[in-house]
Amino acid sequence: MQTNKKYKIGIICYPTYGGSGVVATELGMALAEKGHEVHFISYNQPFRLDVFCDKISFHEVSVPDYPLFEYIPYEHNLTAKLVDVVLHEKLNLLHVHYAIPHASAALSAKQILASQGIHIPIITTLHGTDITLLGKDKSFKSVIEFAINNSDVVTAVSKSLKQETLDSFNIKKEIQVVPNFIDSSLYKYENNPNLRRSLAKDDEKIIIHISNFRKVKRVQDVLKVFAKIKKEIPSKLLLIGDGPERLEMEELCRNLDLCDHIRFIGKLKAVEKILSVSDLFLLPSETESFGLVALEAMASKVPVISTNTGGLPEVNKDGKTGFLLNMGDVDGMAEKAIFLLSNKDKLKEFKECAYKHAMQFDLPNILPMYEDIYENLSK
Ligand code: GMT
Repeated sequence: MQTNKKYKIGIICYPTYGGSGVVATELGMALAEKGHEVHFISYNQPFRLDVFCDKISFHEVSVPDYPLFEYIPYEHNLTAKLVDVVLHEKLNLLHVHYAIPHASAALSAKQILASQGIHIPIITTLHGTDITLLGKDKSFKSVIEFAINNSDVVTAVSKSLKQETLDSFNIKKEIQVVPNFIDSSLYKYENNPNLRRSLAKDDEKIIIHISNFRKVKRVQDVLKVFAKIKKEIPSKLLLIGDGPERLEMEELCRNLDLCDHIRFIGKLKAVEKILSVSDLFLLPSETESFGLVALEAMASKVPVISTNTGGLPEVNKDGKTGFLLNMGDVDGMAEKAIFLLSNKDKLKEFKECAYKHAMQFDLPNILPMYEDIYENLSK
């Protein structure tokens, strides 16, 4: 049940190329569009925050360079910045994305503010690697557990992530599932023959992968699957993003003798345009709490071949919007890819189905879930 009440919301997120920052930024921009006042707080301007309006502000957290510090105490500067922004901008709530260090810093800020008689509710959204990777590191366990149990509301981006959080920690707080979303109005780039021609020949299919090139993404499987597809179907592979595995992947590309068929494009802000001319998306990750890029591909009518881990089955529907296979099943992924790419009618059917399913995650369906949370907290 929503009212028209407008809030002053602090959004704390990572500004870098990654799903949690993208979701936080797009959520903030959508809230501003609806008339809420949104204050982004981070160490850099969030990657996708290129729309400024009178309802959006950005507060940079800077850490002084002091010779005594061997390790930069970012969490303390973030806490102090949160206290400052809440006090001076008169925020109603803080919505933090990612447990470490954002939720724990927000809880410290909450305590400091409470000592001054100010109550600020904290909403913590768990995105995945904070639980599935960091959470497995015992040295963080008590902090993550405390942050979750003491937030006013905790959300997770998939049922799978909720379950994994409950399995990995001693959780006393209820966790609400609020799935990630896309803004369907951005996915209108159809029929862009010039762009398509600049990337592949007319008879070639375009296969695409987007990630931050971390180990968990298994980009090597993308290349190995493509090597098998290439033997059967004229095609090009586009790799979007950058990260720690890129050099190794460039080497693998040379070893597989695929350099003329693979393009490392690097980081792109707006992925919708390049997705709109693509035929198939590969996401062979070891795990994905949700797989926002898969949803972005589907919103662009691109079927997805992914692993069946984490929250991916909640996004990609096996045999309908793409295919789900076991981690490392390069042969199986290549077989399904060749099946789709060589069957015009099937490919068309999967494209339409991917788009239709993605629209269930359209912004107008998901944004009210967050607004309801804000509403209930301010009662
Ligand atoms: O995928 C990454 O490595 C980045 C990571 C992040 O924290 O930004 O993405 C996580 O959050 C996204 C947004 O909720 C999810 O769509 C991704 O599936 C999730 N990544 C993993 O679980 C590996």
